[in-house]
Amino acid sequence: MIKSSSSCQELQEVRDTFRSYDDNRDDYWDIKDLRDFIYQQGTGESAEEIMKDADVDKDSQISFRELCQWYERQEMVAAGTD
Ligand SMILES: [Ca+2]
Ligand SMILES: [Ca+2]
Repeated sequence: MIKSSSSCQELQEVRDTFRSYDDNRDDYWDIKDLRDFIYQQGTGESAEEIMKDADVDKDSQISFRELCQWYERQEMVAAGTD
């Protein structure tokens, strides 16, 4: 049984996505990395808004763990609106 808090971290796909946008390979997304990701997603969302939403510890960078938590919230939203 996978705990919901760790399920995203088990996903190789999410890991690969995180790595592929992490330009300087420091295991954090800064606002520029996030902007590239959003651009590719084509959702039209603002990087600043998502940074505010996803950056739990307020260090102005998104760690893989923070991305996972944000991603899981998005999945829940998506599931609820289908
Ligand atoms: Ca980085
Ligand atoms: Ca952070």
